[in-house]
Amino acid sequence: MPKRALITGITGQDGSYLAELLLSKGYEVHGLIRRASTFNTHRIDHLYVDPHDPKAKLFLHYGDLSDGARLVTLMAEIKPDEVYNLAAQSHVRVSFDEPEHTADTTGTGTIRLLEAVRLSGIDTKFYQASTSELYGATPPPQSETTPFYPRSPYAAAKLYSYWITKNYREAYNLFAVNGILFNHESPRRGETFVTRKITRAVARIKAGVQKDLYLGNIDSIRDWGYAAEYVEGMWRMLQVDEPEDFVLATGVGYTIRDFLDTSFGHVGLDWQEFVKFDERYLRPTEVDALIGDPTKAGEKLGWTPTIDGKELAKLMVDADVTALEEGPEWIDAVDLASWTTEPSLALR
Ligand code: NDP
Ligand code: GDR
Repeated sequence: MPKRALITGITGQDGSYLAELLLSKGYEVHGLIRRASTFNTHRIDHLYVDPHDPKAKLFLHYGDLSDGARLVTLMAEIKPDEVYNLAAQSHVRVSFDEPEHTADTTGTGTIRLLEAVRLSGIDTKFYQASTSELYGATPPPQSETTPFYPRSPYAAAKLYSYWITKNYREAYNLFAVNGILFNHESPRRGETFVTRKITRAVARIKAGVQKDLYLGNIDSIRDWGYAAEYVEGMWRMLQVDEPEDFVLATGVGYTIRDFLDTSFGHVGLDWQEFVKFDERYLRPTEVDALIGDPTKAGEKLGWTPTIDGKELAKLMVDADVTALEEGPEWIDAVDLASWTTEPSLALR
């Protein structure tokens, strides 16, 4: 029998890479999708096979983390061996605009899913998408033992999810783990996160279809890795004997200015000619510096990232330049499964 996985957030950046990875490992993959008036499955359409086809391995189910009864029903129906909780209102700036919705999805949604797992009585391993935003104001380097100090409604909601996952592990002996992932990006990153906003603008400015790029605070430091490598780390966390929490990071930090330098420089442009300031993109409380220490994941999972922030910037610019020529669906359709080990080669 193939292993069966349920992924919440399968339509997001990480969900699409994880679905590719698990399908390539022979899993039957089930994904939770939200009903929307427009199609929201573009990142996984290339993986979809009509469920009437006996070769179908990917199955999508309507549901929402705000609907606990639906999660209970789905868990009983699917009986997954592994559950990956990637769904969230994941934008930090937006969480200041929609704090209650963020708490409901990014915080309470996790307990609804954990309860569905517990009530189902099945032997399921549970992965929670925790985040470096938990460290917030605590200075780098940050590891599994660094104290948390959340600085946004998003981070506060994720703090609840972190602790409730740990509590279900201790209270009910559930195999439940937190992956504390530092920023990870890719050509499939949502267009309003700063890296993708920049690389998409570089391609458009170079092509003459955009003039300016408006940004907020460009002095903050982030530890950017490549999403396709990080989903491999998520999977490995569920394959070890004992449930433990792990940091995934590159260990190298860059400022947004550095990312601008590399991205614009990659196509022969000077960012200072195009970037303008807009206070709308500032956060009421900023997280100044995140640089992770991935030693534990290296030692216990054998997980080592190969792409740092500067490599990533070039890879994403290349992808956005190609997508502008080929159409945006190129990014979703290109087979990224083989990028896990040598991702940058696939784009050259
Ligand atoms: P995205 O924003 O790309 O994807 C979020 C996913 O969650 C989408 O599939 C979205 O569905 C789904 N979703 C949102 N709200 C609900 C809801 N109420 N019910 C069901 N599904 C919902 O995020 P990423 O892929 O970048 O990140 C994956 C997870 O990892 C998130 O939890 C994020 O907070 C966390 N994380 C991300 C990091 C990163 O650097 N990318 C770092 C650390 C943690 P739809 O497509 O319909 O909007
Ligand atoms: P982050 O990512 O908040 O780290 O959360 P984001 O790319 O949104 O911001 C990174 C830094 O860039 C600064 N910034 C801007 N950010 C955005 N989005 N837009 C701008 O115009 C802009 N200008 C400057 C921000 O102030 C910030 O300092 C991401 C998300 O994926 C979370 O879900 C995840 O948990 C963390 O990474 C780890």
